[in-house]
Amino acid sequence: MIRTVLPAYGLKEEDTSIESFGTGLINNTWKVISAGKPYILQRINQKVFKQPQDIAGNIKLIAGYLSQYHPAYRFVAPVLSVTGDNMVFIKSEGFFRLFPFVAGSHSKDVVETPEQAYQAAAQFGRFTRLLSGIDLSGFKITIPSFHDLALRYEQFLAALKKGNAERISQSQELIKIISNHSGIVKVYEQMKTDPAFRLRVTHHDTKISNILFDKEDKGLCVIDLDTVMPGYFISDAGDMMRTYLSPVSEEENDFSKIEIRDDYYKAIVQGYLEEMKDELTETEKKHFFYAGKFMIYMQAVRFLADYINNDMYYVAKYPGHNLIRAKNQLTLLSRLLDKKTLFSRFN
Ligand code: GN1
Ligand code: MG
Repeated sequence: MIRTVLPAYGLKEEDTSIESFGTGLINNTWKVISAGKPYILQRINQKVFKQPQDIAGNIKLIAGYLSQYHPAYRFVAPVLSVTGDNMVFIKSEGFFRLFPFVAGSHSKDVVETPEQAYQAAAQFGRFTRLLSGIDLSGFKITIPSFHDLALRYEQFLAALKKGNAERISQSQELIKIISNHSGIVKVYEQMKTDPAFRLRVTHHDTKISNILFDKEDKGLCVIDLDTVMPGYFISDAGDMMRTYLSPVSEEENDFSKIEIRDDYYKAIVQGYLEEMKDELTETEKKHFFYAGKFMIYMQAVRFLADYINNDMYYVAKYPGHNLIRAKNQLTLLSRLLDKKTLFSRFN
């Protein structure tokens, strides 16, 4: 029972309501109201995050650095348990965290205007910029090789050798498209050896629901710090493109609705560079468009590999769900590629 977590935070059973919240694919999230105060409770998926304590350690590091060097930044630190820990373990339930609900803030599941995309991009850029002086060696890698496209591609090739034969034969068309675009992996491999690409503290999950907005719809701060660790800017810029450019998400199975909206691209570039223009090298700036290709392609590779591996990672709500998600992402990729010339004018 999820309620067994309450005493660890000193919350009274009889005065607390808990209901399911949000749409993430990995962790479970609940909205908790206790003694009239709202919170967000999360259970860490331990299949994905093998060492949940590492997340707690990274968050502590960031909280310490920000409070020292950027005390005005609104950082949503977890509520401490009665024993003073920022994460608790409950036997046969797992690891939990509790966050305060920031008063007057709201989050969004879907980006509705270019202005919101701009606000979000500025917030993710700001987060990385404010942490530019932090010592990266103190960070734990919460998911090893999370955005290592070379490894993701290898895992995909391994799935083609050992995966479900029937699913492989159904996926032939997509397998071909993925292999035709493997140049995207090559660029990434070169990038890893090029000192012009720097490691910084990046978020690695820049969907709009990971931004808190105020009442005027101005961005307040970033949330969901599970995958915050050293990474390349293309992860954050690219995942914004992946999730903000099209009016429909990776869940859409009517691919005619997948579209790249020019004004949203412009908004992402402007918001992110407003914060990061002096941080990024010229070479990195030239790879802004590549960021979108990189993240969309990697997500397609991950969805298809998972489909072939019998949906071990991403929950499939209907048969073929991960195949549809992969097809969706490859459609998005091809629509983005059509914009190469136009978008090269924006940054
Ligand atoms: C997962 O759980 P959620 O939705 O925050 C995944 C991301 C993917 C995303 C696709 C730890 O994120 O990398 O982009 O699904 N997170 C992890 O919807 O694998
Ligand atoms: Mg997440």
